[in-house]
Amino acid sequence: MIDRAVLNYSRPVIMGILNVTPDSFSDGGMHASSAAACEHALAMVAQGAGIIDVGGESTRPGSLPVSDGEQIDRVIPVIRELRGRLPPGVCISVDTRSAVVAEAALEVGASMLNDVSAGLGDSRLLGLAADSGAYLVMMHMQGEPATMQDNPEYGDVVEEVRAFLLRRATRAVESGVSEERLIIDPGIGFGKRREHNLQLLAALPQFVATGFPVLLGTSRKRFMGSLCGTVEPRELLPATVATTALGVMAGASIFRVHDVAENRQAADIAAAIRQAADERPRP
Ligand code: PMM
Repeated sequence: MIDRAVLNYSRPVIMGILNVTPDSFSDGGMHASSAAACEHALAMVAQGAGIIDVGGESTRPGSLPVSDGEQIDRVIPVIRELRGRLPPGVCISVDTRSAVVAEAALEVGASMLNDVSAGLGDSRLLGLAADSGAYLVMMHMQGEPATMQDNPEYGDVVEEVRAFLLRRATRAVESGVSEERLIIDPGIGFGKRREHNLQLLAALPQFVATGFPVLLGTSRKRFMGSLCGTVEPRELLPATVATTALGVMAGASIFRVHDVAENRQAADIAAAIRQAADERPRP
């Protein structure tokens, strides 16, 4: 039986990133690194995260696949400990393309599957989402992480990504996933040049108009560095915060970020401004 966290989209939801890869929390062996990861997750929740996204496989440009066994060794101890320590309303997400990893994560307390391949990486993942009742994030990616930035090409990136996500959402519903549990994500940085990412961000209302909650993942991403004159991801916090505010104004629901406090603040002020516009008396 999976944990049934329920998301409330009336306030923008911040998803805190918890990457459990060897370079993230690896100072003192497996147990120490899992404890450090939990502490970091608890801090993100205290800063206002409503979802913690636990990932054991980097999907950054140029990264190689990680075996199911290795992903399980990395993420399962962390999710198990988190479920015991996080407040019940906080949703634990597992960032994986593998149904084997996803199933193990659901067994120990995850209630969201974040699949950057939208169910194309492992044909069993949609059925698992359907049977478990978990939330399912379906993201668009052109190609594979190892080579996706080599030469991405589109005719109309907005139309192609939107049509892909609608096709995958239909497929998920045909597989038994409840529409209320689906979330779509244009996949910023996944097989896209800078202009593609900017066009997708400018067109967020078209994704929101599908009726599915939209997740936005821009945090510290490379395409912003080339505009902001830095190659250091941590220096991209102000740019990330700007995209969060604009994303809220455009109607996106979930923001996957490394820096929770700053993005929480940006999301809350943008949401208040949006609400003020709705509430203004009209003659
Ligand atoms: N980005 C990354 C990993 N997982 N999942 C979703 N749904 N959307 C994203 O944009 C996304 C993701 C890569 O970012 P990281 O290496 O900084 O975690």
